[in-house]
Amino acid sequence: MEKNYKRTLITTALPYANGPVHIGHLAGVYVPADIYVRYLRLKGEDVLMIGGSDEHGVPITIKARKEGVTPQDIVDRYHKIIKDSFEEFGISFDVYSRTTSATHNATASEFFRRLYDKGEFVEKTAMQLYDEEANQFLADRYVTGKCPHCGNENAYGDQCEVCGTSLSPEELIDPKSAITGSKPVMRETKHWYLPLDKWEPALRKWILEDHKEWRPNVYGQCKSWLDLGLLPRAVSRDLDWGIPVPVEGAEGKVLYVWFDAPIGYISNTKELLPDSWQTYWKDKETRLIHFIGKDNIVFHCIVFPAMLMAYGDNFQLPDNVPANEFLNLEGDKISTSRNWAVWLHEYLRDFPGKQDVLRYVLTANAPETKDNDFTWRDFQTRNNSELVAILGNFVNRAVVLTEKYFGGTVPEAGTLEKIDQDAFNELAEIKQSLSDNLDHFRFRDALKDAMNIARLGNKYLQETEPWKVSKTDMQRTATILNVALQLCGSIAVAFEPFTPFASKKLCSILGIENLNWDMVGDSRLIPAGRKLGTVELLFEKIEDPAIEAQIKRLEDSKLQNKLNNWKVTPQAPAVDFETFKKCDIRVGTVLECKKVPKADKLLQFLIDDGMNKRTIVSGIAKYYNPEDLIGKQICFIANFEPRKLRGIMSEGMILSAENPDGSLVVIGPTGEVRPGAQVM
Ligand code: B3M
Ligand code: ZN
Repeated sequence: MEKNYKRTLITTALPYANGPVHIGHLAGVYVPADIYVRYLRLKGEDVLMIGGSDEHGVPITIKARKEGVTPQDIVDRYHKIIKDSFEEFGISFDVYSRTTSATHNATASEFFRRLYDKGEFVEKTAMQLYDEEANQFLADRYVTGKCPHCGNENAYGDQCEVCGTSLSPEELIDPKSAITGSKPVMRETKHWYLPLDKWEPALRKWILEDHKEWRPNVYGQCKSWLDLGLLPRAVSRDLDWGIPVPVEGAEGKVLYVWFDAPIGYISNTKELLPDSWQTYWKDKETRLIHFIGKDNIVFHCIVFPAMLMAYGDNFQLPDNVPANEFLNLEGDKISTSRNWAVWLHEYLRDFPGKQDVLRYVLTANAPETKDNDFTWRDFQTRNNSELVAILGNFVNRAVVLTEKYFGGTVPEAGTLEKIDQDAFNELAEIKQSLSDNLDHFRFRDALKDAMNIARLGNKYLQETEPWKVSKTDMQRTATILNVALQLCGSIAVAFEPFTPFASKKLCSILGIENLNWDMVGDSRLIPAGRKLGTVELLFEKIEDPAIEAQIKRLEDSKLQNKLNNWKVTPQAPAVDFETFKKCDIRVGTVLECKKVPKADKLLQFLIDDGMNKRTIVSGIAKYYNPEDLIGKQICFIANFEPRKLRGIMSEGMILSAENPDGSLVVIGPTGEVRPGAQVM
């Protein structure tokens, strides 16, 4: 059901301030939200974009403990890094605040207190995991253990990241404290629960009947939650970091981070508009839209709406929740702990001034309907063969030709021919599709539409050939370039939501000010006689070395992870001496060693084995220069069944040990031994 509205309140998930933000955040939430907000602003609509850092919760206290600093130190550090990254990428928040603000503290406390006073909570005493060494209850991520659903050994107390199931700490098999590593005990504690079951019928109607237009992934997830049946959810925790539970007898208890965080949207609106914030939350003609990633769907579609209904007082429920799926990186899940990510602050260091390129690639590849993959090669290709070769090329040709034939002044258009009219008609069609896609949160398709304007421009120049026409007919040349410049004008405005920095450059070349959406498709946007600004390239080619450096960095972090996680293989079952002796291990001296042609892994050895000499082929070519091994003594299994490798009969197996990085080291005696001597 699409509603008539007067204003729109856009919220973006509040990132945890326990680390910097990466491309997954940008692609999943902030770029799409920013595109949408910029589009509404161009249409002259009343819209606010609300953001901020989520500064409570266990991930933050765990990080602080690890570093030996306070949680406040952690959130101060990352709030700044995150806020700066967003600013540099042009994410145009009207407010970006934090959940440690005084306004938020007061707002969240009042919210809880009102629900408490209205009798909306159920108070329950239950047994929970307690760490006796650290003297504290183990909430959420303070516990790890085996997932009861998929067997993952490292599931968290609130969620298993392997199978995605949300968990409670008590469900974990063999739970372990993340603080001390000790085995927790059960202790009694009191908490407040929000009875979601009470709101289930209302939620069912509101989502399943009234919001069939939501994205299938969002609707589907809500439906399966609702079909499983909702249970009361604890909204308090035994922790010392967070907003204190504002009632008597709640010492040492704070609001659960997922209770206070969404209220952050309200607090931050209040901070921005202390006097009129209520209009954006409680007026029926306000549309509330949450931009989030798929792991936050249940909180935004079920828990927060239940909180708002319980609060009452006309709080409006979200009108849409265009959640994205996940973005992977080079085929692997993005992960902070494995440093498998492209961090925004590092991207800016490595590609200064190229914010638009990343915004473009992340939108072209947005995980709107399914998980998607970011690869550096695709990034390079999209830059070089789309932004540079299609968009930049068209704009550059139009502007440079105007410079060449008309001294940089926009020429007057004469009578439009069919081909000119066709171009404007096609532009109108593109605009319609572009607007429709933007209206329905289909940003990938919208970007394709915008790009089609540049494609149209290139085709138009290719067909009208002003560089040829100029030899005989300057008047016609004037018309052609006028049309081309009008197309550039549409591009400048249509791309503003997607690539605001390039759009700004282009607007300054074309002299466009006070942008609005009506300018897209306008055939008289740029008046004849206007002097164009200095020609500037909008995009530049990205060369291989820059991309290779990024790929190398990722390979390094993969290796580093292997090293960090390397564990000794558990010992094999016992064998008796007779069994051991079946393996005839000998010492030999390397007489010859050379590479096996066309096999980059293999070395061919001739070994003095004290018998008749033998040939052995071994897969260690990557780790040795053949010459370096000549004269060395090695150990080999002499009675290993002979087999042919690349046409060479290999009679035995050379022993080597494997390092965590996969490299192999040949094993030999530490002193001189007679070739053929047995090893035991
Ligand atoms: N901080 C989880 C996340 O960053 C959480 C979102 C809060 S939105 C109110 O994915
Ligand atoms: Zn699992």
